[in-house]
Amino acid sequence: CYIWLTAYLFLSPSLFSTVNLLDSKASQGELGWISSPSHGWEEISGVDEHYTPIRTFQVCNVMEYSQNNWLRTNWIPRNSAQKIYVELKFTLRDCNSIPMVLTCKETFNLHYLETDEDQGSKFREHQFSKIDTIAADESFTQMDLGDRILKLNTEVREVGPMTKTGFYLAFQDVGACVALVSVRVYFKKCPFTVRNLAMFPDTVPTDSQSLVEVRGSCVNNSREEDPPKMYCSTEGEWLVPIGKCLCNIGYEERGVACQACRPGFYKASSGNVKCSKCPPHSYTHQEGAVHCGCEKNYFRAEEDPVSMACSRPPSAPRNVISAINETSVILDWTWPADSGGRKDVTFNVVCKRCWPGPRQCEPCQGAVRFLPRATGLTNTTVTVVDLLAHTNYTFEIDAQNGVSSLAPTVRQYAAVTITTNQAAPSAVTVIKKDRTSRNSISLSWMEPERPNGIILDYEVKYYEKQEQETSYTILRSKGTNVTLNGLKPDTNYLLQIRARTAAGYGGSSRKFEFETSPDSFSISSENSQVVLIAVSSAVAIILLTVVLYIVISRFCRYSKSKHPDEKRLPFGNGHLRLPGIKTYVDPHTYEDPSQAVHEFAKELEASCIAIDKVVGAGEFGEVCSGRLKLPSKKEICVAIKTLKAGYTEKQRRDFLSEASIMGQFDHPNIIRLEGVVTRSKPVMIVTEYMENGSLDGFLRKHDAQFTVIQLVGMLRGIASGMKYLSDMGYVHRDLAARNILVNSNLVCKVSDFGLSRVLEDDPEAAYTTRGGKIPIRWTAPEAIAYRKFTSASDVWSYGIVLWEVMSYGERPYWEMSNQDVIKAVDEGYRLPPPMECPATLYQLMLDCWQKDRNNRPKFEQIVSILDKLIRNPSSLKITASTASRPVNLLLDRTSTDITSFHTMGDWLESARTLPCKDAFRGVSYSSCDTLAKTSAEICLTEIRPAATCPEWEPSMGITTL
Ligand code: ACK
Repeated sequence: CYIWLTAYLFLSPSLFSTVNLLDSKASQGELGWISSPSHGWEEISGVDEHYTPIRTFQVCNVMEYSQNNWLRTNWIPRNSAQKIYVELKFTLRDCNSIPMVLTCKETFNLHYLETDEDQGSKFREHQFSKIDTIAADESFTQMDLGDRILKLNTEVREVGPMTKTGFYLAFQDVGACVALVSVRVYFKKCPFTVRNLAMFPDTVPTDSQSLVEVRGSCVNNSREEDPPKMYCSTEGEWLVPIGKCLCNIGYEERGVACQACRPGFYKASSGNVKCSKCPPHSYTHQEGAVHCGCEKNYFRAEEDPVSMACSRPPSAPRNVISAINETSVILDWTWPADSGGRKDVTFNVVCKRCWPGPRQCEPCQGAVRFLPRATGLTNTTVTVVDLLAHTNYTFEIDAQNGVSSLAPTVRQYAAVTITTNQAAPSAVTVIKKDRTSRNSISLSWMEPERPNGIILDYEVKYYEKQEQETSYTILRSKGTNVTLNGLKPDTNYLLQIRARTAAGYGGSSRKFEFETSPDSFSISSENSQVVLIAVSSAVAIILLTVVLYIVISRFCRYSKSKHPDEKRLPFGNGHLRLPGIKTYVDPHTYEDPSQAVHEFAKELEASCIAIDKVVGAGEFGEVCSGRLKLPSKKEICVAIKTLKAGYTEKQRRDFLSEASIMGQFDHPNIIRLEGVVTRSKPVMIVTEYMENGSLDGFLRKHDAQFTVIQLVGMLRGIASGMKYLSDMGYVHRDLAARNILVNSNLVCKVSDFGLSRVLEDDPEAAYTTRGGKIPIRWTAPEAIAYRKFTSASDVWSYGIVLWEVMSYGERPYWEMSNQDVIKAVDEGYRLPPPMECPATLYQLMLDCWQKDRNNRPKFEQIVSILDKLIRNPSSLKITASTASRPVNLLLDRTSTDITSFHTMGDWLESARTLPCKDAFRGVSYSSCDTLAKTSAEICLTEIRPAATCPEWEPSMGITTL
């Protein structure tokens, strides 16, 4: 009892969301209610079970005939309530325990009267309306009195909608022995709350079924990210929080408020992240900092993020080494000892030309080149070329980083001084071919750009290109031209030239290619003819192959379309079909759709059909009920869908496509096609007649009138029909209770097939941002987002149908807008369990609504689960009660576990202890599947109780299935 009480205190939201309008126990003095006649109800002082003084009323005129004693409360102002609750605590004497009574009742009546003002002591009983007769669950006897046992009854009744300013309650006794211990009158409200940093005010629900939409306002120091919204239910519970507020910069979420960052912490972005500690070498002494300032001598570059430590310029590079090569030098150094706390260190090299003696330097002239460059070096090396020979240079290398420009300018650099050597000449760059013959070539070239001294001679090196420098010839020339003789005709040669001075050879020129003249250059006319013939034959062969390929592929396609069996798509709606399993054929794959109709639907004579009355309206015309009498067959009741006059060819095609689809199915839970009338007008589709019409309307009409087993039986039928469709490779796309038909035996059948009209026709279908039309509330998120319709998305819709059935045709997500539904589902919220819904069924719904479609159950598994539930009805007794679920009724799947069965194994374990245990004893899980399936098939598809199933009793309504 203690545990129960504790759980109730923590979990029940309604405990904190009721407002008392009257509480008789709270009154210290006389209540002063009116008693009529005055010797009827009597006000008495007493104590409650905790010995707290209370005022009670009692009456016990059981020794007299014809009692009619009224007790009227004082006037109770209604406040803003529309629906009020009356909680009565009372004791009642067992009539059998009173000896020699003349008149004794064990009930009394509760009445009310609405008025706009207090009528004082004026009391007329005929003005009152009866709320209910109140009976005791427990009555006490003389013996209980002796034992001092108080058998207190508690009853609660709802009254509403209330419209006037206030009301009276009245208690009518007609001869009972009753004591009214307490009367509490209250209404429910959604209490002030803060959710997602938005404040929602106290809200009184309306009396009607619809929810009250309430906009939240952001708490101090926060801003709207997405408009915050919640819905207040009639039960005073907040539902579906959507949208949120985010703490401003400098503020973080603490509890349900946005509070300033403490000194030493900062927050630079709005959002619900915590304030961060100031990064190294930075600080803040104020609260609510959006960034931290840098310590002395530390800086932050403009592009540095505020989360980065403050840094300082690097120290100088170290250990500079030079390697001189004639008039070039390679400088190398090591990284600075302190990079200043940054990685973006670069180096700049300054070149100075110096003279001996007192140090005189000036910046190097423009001719000096740095490889790769002089500034912004990221590596610790640079090559300096084109220096003057026999000259002194000083190179200063300084290190910089991203904050060097912010720091006071104290240059940190390392220097090195060098003297260059004599330089060799630079390379020959311009070579010109003067003359070529079969065996020789004459060349000339220009002197190198920088000879660096007197050119003694040129070295000319050449070789046959194909010999790859394995053998070459070298010639020396004093001048800038040469003729190479003794070459092979029609041959390619490569050649390089370099100059020589007293300092040695200069760099080689790049490789220069030339070709000697051939012996002759003509193709004989005989050869050219052979070439011509070869080319034309090749072209002819290619052309012939192409033509043959086109002809053969056309022929194959044509012959395929000639054989009906071959017309089936190898993949039905994206599913790999197994050979031997009948697959659904998309009528669109027929060039002529009327051919599809006649292949799958029987043509009926209009004279065989008698129309009785119109039962509804479809997209294409009226839906009628009637009779079909085929020669030598019994007359049967049928539904007739007609195509209205003035239809277009496309409408006729779409209308008949439903028959082409339906005609392919043959299953007890799929609406059966009797035939079509296409040869006379009106064009008709004739199906079996379903006496109870659409499931949604049927359930609404019979609210709370079925046993859970009956509902599960209906759901099992729908799942079985859907399993058949998914096995056929057909994706329904519009599975909803409105598209399920119910016959007189409560057998449910899937209906509403079609192609384009599947969604065009459905009034629930709405246009999505991608332009398609989709019944949002029933459709899986991936199908809404990117039109990924699969049997798994049908399973999602099945979960919604499951919810519709268990809530007797309630509209999924009530009056929420489609956009809000998409957003809420995307944020992980799911519909709450319908009232009195078995926990196992709610768990099944949640499984069908798994975000990842691969985690949803297959229809085959759903059928098997439902079969097991039917075989073991006691497992349906545990309800997913609203008292034990979180305040947020649209549940986040990840944070919720409402059932006691986590796995089918758990479930079967419990099944073994329940009434069906004999059937399960010694059975492994897998064979139990088979067992359940077999017996459920016997019991359900044949619609009779199974003799082998002891727990199926007619009282459970199974016979009506
Ligand atoms: O809910 P209802 O009475 O059942 O209203 C709709 C209406 O036609 C438009 O679809 C009813 N209806 C459709 N097909 C059948 C059928 N095979 N048997 C009985 N009623 C049908 C449906």
